[in-house]
Amino acid sequence: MKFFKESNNLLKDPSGLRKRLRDDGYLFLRSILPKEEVLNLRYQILEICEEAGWLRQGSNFIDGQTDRPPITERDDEYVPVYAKIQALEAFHRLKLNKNIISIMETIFQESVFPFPSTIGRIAFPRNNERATPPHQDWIFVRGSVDTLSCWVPLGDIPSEVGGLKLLERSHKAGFLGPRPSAGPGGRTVNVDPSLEWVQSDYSSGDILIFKMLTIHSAAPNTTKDLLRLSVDFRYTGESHVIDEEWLLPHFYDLGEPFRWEILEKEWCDSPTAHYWDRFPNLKTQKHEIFWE
Ligand SMILES: O=C(O)CCC(=O)C(=O)O
Repeated sequence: MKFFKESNNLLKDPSGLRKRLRDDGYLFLRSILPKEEVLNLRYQILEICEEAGWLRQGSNFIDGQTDRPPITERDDEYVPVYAKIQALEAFHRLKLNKNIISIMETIFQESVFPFPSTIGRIAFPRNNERATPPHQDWIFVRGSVDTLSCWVPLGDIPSEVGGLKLLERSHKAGFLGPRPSAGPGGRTVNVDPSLEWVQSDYSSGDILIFKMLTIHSAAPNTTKDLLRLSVDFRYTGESHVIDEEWLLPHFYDLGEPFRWEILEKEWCDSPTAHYWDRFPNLKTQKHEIFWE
């Protein structure tokens, strides 16, 4: 396995950091988020998984052990559990962390807007044929092609638990027409099998930033019983345009309870609720599906 280049040494070299992202299509950064905050969110999500009966009885629930047949994003059983996760204030707060924002501001060289729509992933073991397939984010995110994705492991993710892998410099191939596929997102792109994927063992607090056209995919979870938990965020510079769909909660297409007024009910007085109202200059474009 080829490992990610770590870019922490460029954090004090803004032009070097931007060049690395331009050249390689990603930045892998260690220990950016406070571990306690990441682990606290993992704890809250696993509490919900335990209530749903997804965890092995008698196991230490923070380990995320499951003996259930795999459940995939959007399965009937997934949706009510995911609605509870989407209703956690901590789930939406993490993307507002000042360390990530400051890195994004260094990259964009202006104030940045964290997208309200936040995606959580619970990837089951023994489900690799329905794991996230190789894809570029732009068909899903649209708006400015300079928008960035930021993938965050919730807990340590050794390579056997999967995590995210990507193809270095693949953004240079431009936009690739996708085709239908199993797994989250439901779209994939053809990948030359001789290309070498890069990956890492992830620790709580690490982040992986990548460009809209960088090809990435779930790495296989080869354990027999460990859930992989992660979140993915999107950011863009304030002068860039965002597709208005990303102002809505993830899974809004399923209707209630994926509505902000429902999800934010318990924490509507916190600064996390509707923080985007504090961005008066936001540039949005109408949601348009341009690729079926
Ligand atoms: O975590 C996953 O399985 C998929 C994440 C992803 O594709 C993304 O962050 O764009």
